Amino acid sequence: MDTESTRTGPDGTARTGSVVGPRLLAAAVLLVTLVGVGVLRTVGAPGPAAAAAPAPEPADAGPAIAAADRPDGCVTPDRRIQLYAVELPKDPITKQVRLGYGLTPQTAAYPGPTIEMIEGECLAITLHNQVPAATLEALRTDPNHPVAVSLHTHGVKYTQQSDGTLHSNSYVAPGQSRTYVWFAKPRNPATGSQGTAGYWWYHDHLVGGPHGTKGIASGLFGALIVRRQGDPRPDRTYVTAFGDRQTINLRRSSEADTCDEQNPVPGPTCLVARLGERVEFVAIGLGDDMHTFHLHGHSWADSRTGVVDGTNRALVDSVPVIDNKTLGPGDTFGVTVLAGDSVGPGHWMLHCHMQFHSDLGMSTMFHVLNPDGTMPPHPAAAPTGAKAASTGTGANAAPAPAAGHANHHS
Ligand SMILES: [Cu+2]
Repeated sequence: MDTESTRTGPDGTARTGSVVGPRLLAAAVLLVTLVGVGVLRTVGAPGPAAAAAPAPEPADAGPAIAAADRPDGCVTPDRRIQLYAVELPKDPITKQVRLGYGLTPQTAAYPGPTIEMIEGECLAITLHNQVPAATLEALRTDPNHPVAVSLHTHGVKYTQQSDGTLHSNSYVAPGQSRTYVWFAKPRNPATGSQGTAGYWWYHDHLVGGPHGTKGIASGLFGALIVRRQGDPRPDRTYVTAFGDRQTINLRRSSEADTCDEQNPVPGPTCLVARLGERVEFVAIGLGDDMHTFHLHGHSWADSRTGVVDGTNRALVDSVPVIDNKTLGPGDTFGVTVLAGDSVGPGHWMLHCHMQFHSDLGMSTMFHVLNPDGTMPPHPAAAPTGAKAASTGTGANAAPAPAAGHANHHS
């Protein structure tokens, strides 16, 4: 378990490492988690230099928020963050437009930054639309639809002013800004409130049409994690958004895993951890298809956090342990595993188990490093039937007419 109070990711953005006490809770929630941040230092290869983290704004910064714009229970925002919507380089394969949210314009990405809240917290997010108007116009399906982006979230509480929808006029034109207020309503058994702790996502609801279909498909989405005080904290968090065209985070397998074997830098296309680290995955269902989240060599409790701690034997025994979970459009859940637990370091497949999806590229790798941070080698290749046939020394050396790929090199 990480004992640092904060860490600095490759882009210089600090994240919380652990909740170390109630007095530090306020400080802890001032930070935002980025996808898989944290530098995995390999032997002899230091991680990327940490840039200075942007200073969080004091809670009283920024304009006051009108009472009508705040959900019940949110008196004053406990924290304010800036979020930028920008246009990114086109997808190198499909040439599709790519948009992203970022805590700075320079760090915008898809998925956007993982935003972490603690139950009871009220968060003000000011969205700055820096996407060129011409790009948004080209994505419209209706010439009367506004040229705008928005921020809509799941799970937490917000008023109509923060819905991020067309009919509520809660969207942002190019060059403009708007502040959205989210409240992570806490659980309160006395009143029957279930609270809002869980794994959620946020996304655009305006680009292209009134459901933000083009915005989501272009990359305007990210994870929101609401924790309950006392929840086990992960060492690393990764977002895996399963989308259309059999993509994970809008990329197919060859682009979905760009881990450098010598110096893996954690990120949306490099799912990596050291042996024994507690790793949290947020699964998001994008688009129109059903998927499943399947991870080789690892399993988790099918509970709110993916972990069942404590000694409540009846509870522990009643929660199923699974390694594959169905993900429909708009669904989100969290999975927490101990990297390489009982199985060791290695390259573990993470893929959709709808077979035609995985065959078409909906697959990536979870790399579990050796304890010293080095990447384990891939096991030696076993001789294949094709190679054995191609040696030409055996009784079966002459390929049969229907021998498939054994013939292709001739
Ligand atoms: Cu799938």
